[in-house]
Formats: sequence, C-alpha cells, structure tokens
Amino acid sequence: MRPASIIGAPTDIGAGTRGASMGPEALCVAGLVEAVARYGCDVKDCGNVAGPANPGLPAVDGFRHLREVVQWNRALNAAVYAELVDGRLPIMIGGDHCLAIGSISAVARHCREQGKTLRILWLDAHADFNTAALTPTGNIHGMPVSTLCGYGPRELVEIGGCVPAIRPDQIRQIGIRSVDEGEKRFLREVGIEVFDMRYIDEVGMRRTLELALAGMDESTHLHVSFDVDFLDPEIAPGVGTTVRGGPTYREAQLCMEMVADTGRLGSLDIVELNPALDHRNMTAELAVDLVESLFGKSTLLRMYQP
Ligand code: Z70
Ligand code: MN
Ligand code: MN
Ligand code: MN
Repeated sequence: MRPASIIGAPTDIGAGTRGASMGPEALCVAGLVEAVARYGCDVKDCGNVAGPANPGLPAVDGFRHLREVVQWNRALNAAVYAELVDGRLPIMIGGDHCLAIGSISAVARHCREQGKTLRILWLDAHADFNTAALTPTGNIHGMPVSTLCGYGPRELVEIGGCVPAIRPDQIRQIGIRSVDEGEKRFLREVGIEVFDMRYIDEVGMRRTLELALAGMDESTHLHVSFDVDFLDPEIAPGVGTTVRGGPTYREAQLCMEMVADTGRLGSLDIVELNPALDHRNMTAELAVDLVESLFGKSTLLRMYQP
C-alpha cells in the first residue's frame, strides 16, 4: 500500500444542513489517522485546507454559495494534486460532498498525466446528479457527479484544468435510494451505471461489487467517494440527510473488503459526516472502522479453505 495523506476540508458550504464542517475533527477524534497508519503504512496528516465561511444565503440562479464552493474546491484541488504528484494516496475528509469536485478533478488530472485509467466508486444514498435547472434545493452537494461530467458552471467544471474531468462510463454508483425526478431522467439520459438499493436487495452486495469492479487491471486507479449517508441511518445517524433502507454493517464491510482485495485503491473521499447530529461519535467511529477494512484489515481473519 502506498503512503497516505489525510487532507481535511472543514466546510458545509454545499449542504442544506449545517454541521458537516465538523467532520474532519470528529474523524480524527475517532482515530482515523491511527487506523490508516495501522493498515495503510506511512500516513501524513496534512491538516485542513482553508476557505470562506458559510454565509447561509438562498440560491441564486439555481446555486447556493457558488462562489464559496469554487473557492473551497480550488484550494482542495491543489492540495490533493500535490499529494498525488508526491506518489501518495490522498484521503480527503469533508465536509460535504460538493468537495468531490475538487478532489476527483485532481485525481482525473493525475491519471491523465500518468496514463492511468480512472474508475470511481460512488457510495451514496443520493446520485448527486442535479444541475441548476433540475435541483429542488440549489445545494451543490447534490451536483458533484454532473459537474465532474461537464454539466455545470464553467468555474466549477474547469477546476481540474480539463473539461470534462471524467466520462460517465468511469463511474459506478452503489446504494442509491433517493433521486429527484428530473435528476432521474438525466441519469438515464447520460447513462450512469447505478446499482440502487433494490438491485443490492435482489442480487446481494457481493455480486453488485463484482460487477461494479469488473474490467479493472494493473493500470486502473480506483477512487472511492464515500458519502456516509450511504449507510443505513440506524447504524449511521450522524449525517444531514438520512434515508432509510441503506446497507447494513455487514454489507458495508463486505463492500470495503472487496475494494481492498482489488489492490487498486488510489484515493478516497469521506464526506457528509455531521457530528452535530451524531450520537457519541458513533457514526465517525463506524466510518473509521470501515476505512480499516478498505485498507485491508478484515482479510486477516479469513482462514476457512473448502
Ligand atoms: C437532493 C438535492 C443530497 C445529501 C446530496 C439531495 C442532495 N437530491 N443530500 N447529499 N446529503 O438537494 O439535490
Ligand atoms: Mn453525496
Ligand atoms: Mn448522500
Ligand atoms: Mn444526539
């Protein structure tokens, strides 16, 4: 495993509910740095990137806080890119999911320069594929996937220096169970591969991940964008938007273990943890537990050979 770098982005600038700005601190209190150090070898704590405060304004032309979202994502893009150039595995801790625009555009640029194939696993209750015309809220954390695919305002779409940052066929979405009407139509039109909760219920997490990870090889860089609201709210209440019927503890562990088994994890986002809504930091501790599996912890107990 490559050396890792943890980059905090303490903001809720793209969210509808305040509090995700406290995510980095809660993850550190839950032991994230030590956990990655245990399984991911060398870890550097890069501290936090900085950006503007949340002014709490209403949407303008379909976006809330567009200027501030651009500022945060520019700073984050530079920080993530610098760690990649240094040969390290960046772990971006948010913060809300609008930050995936800055982190994934940096990963996409690095992959282009290194001749690597980028694959993105989007673990989320939401598809995050709204646009200014489709969004019911104006919250930009509901738009990072469409923005990365080139559908969005210039100043956000161009952050990584190449437009679009990614193609729709590079992404696989897992755990989706809350999609707005217009967003649903647009997802189908663009052809994003969505493994929704019904699919997981019908075929199981194992088969779902086999399909989502199919076709990767030695030249693949795998980016995992982990929105904590992916998890069932009974085990993960500390998020701004809870949606019933998410993956259980065991399903989520299997998902992370199967990613670890590929050996291709190259970068990670952990977003939307909201400590103001959590109970005794249980959601942060669960996220850290899952990150341990993502870095190879659970395979140590697998001894049965038929
Ligand atoms: C809704 C919107 C959302 C969280 C993304 C929700 C978006 N589709 N919520 N992540 N927590 O406002 O666009
Ligand atoms: Mn999300
Ligand atoms: Mn979500
Ligand atoms: Mn509480």
